[in-house]
Amino acid sequence: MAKKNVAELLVDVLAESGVRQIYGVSGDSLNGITDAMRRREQPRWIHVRHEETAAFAAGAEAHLTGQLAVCAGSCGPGNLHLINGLYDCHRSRVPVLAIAAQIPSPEIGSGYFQETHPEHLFAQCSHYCELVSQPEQMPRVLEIAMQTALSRRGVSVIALPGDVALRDAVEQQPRLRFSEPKPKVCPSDDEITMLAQVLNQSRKITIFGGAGCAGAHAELIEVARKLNAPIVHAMRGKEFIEYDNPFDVGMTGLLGFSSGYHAMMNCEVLLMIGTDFPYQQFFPKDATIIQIDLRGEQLGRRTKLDYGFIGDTKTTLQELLPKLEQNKNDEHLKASLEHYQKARKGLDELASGDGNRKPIHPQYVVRVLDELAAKDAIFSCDVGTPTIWAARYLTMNGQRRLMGSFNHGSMANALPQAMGAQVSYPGRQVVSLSGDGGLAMLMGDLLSLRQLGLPVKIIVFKNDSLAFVELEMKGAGILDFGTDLHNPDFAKMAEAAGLMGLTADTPDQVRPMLTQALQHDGPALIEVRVSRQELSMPPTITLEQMTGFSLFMLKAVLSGRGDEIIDLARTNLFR
Ligand SMILES: Cc1cc2nc3c(=O)[nH]c(=O)nc-3n(C[C@H](O)[C@H](O)[C@H](O)COP(=O)(O)OP(=O)(O)OC[C@H]3O[C@@H](n4cnc5c(N)ncnc54)[C@H](O)[C@@H]3O)c2cc1C
Ligand SMILES: Cc1ncc(C[n+]2csc(CCOP(=O)(O)OP(=O)(O)O)c2C)c(N)n1
Ligand SMILES: [Mg+2]
Repeated sequence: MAKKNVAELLVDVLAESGVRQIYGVSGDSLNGITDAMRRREQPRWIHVRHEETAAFAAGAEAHLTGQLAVCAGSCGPGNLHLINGLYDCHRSRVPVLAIAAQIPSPEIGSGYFQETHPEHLFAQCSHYCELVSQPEQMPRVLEIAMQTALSRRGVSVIALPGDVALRDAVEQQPRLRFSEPKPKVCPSDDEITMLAQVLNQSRKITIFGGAGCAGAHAELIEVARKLNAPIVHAMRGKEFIEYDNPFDVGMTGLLGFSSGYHAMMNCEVLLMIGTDFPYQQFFPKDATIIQIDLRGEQLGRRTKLDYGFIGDTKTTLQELLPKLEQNKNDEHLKASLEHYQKARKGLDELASGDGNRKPIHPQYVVRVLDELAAKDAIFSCDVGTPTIWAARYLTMNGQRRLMGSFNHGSMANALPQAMGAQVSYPGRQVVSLSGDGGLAMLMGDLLSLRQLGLPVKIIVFKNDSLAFVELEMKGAGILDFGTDLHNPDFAKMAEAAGLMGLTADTPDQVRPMLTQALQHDGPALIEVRVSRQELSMPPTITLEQMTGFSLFMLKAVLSGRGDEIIDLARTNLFR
């Protein structure tokens, strides 16, 4: 049998480990790899129009499946385009391997055409980033990269010069054949006993959970029941915590609910589980704070801490449960739930549409989408106001999934993430909640939907502005500047690109058009002309408070009405 070249060996190793596709844009330094892929069914080459899309799409696949996903870019500018998407993957802790093709190896260091140094460029957004300079390094370096991405959860990069990819491989087979280890991580017996003691002594406990609670829903609810504790969630925990949860009091943070905020601020003991919620001002100052996280380096990162435990949520809570006594006092829970019901009711009332009266409230669009979407729909939302509407109006149920660029906070994430979701789950309904600014930023990949046969549904919130930034400017007492968007007719553009294109101008068009789009068996774009000023100047915040700070620095929650910011520093509990 003919000897494999390095690229063929690389593709074989990926295939044998179960990688189903590689997202990317081809280029001559990648020829070895794409040529090796051409001759096999798996992994498939998912040809996108911008490498940033490739990285976001791979990140979405990794998030949804929990498995390693792969993207690739050609040398220099090709792989440089991956970088923002890779930052997002890395900060979301999803396992992604990036193949950064490199210029011919004899030219490295000469300032050659398209020369960059991926080992330096990607160092900050990866756990592992190495140059393969000779065939003997393969497949070991590739396998270390894959293993690192999986076990540390994040990005690995291998830089592979085009000429090395085409050389004869020395090894012919993968070296690693074990399945991914799934260890249980648990605090020691003494620590579990101590944790139980602290919790058993308090009557006013709030749980604050995040994405690290995935897969531990039952245990989380049981702990809340024993402790009579309301559960607040951080944004990335929404899809894993909010559903079937009688203890749910919503999210905290600027986009959160005042009920989530107050449940945290008014507890005696705050039990943080699997969250890295970044905003310090939303943590209580006087409460005893306990944190459980899989990673020791996360402990105490965001707030002062009294007790820190290293463990995975499921195992830790399983060990803890038999040691917990039933809290007989339910005042804190009841008050928090009541507050939440009020806050929720207020939000629901706002998500209304009034016949043919313009403008359309974006809340209404998402409420109707929530009603119409499939039980196992996958949603992605752009950074900007779509993140607010998704956080507040999409209902999770344990099957639905929600993605955004929540930790990295990059615009234009929703469409590429939706593409990765649809590639990974061809049979599921995938909906992108796109800003008009966000969509335009990576709009080239609208063209990929038809080319790749991806029936993604895109809802464009057309407010003709960078509305979230406008809100921040208003909040900071600055006049709007540089936020206008002179938009095209997105629906017509979509049609020109082979998508179904629809426009909703008035509230009464929203439901029929969403229905039509969701039922369409190909890709569809619905442009919804929503009000620009849905969010406006916060009345209670003074200029002095705001100057030099973004909204995120404030101890404030956007009111449900979206027409003010509730300054929590000044308002009373349970008003
Ligand atoms: C415009 C905008 C506005 C936003 N506003 C808000 C807001 O108002 N409120 C809000 O909550 N968020 C908001 N976000 C999102 C916010 O920036 C963070 O992304 C989010 O709060 C983090 O959620 P998390 O803690 O669930 O997830 P992560 O940050 O991913 O943290 C997960 C934690 O769980 C740990 N972990 C992982 N697996 C396990 C396991 N098995 N067992 C135990 N621990 C584990 C990890 O080590 C990590 O520490 C906003 C984002 C944007 C873009
Ligand atoms: C790549 C990138 N550039 C700029 C920003 C700053 N930013 C945050 S939200 C936003 C506006 C998003 O506008 P749009 O997509 O139209 O959504 P809207 O808020 O108008 O609904 C901007 C510019 C960012 N987060 N990411
Ligand atoms: Mg906009």
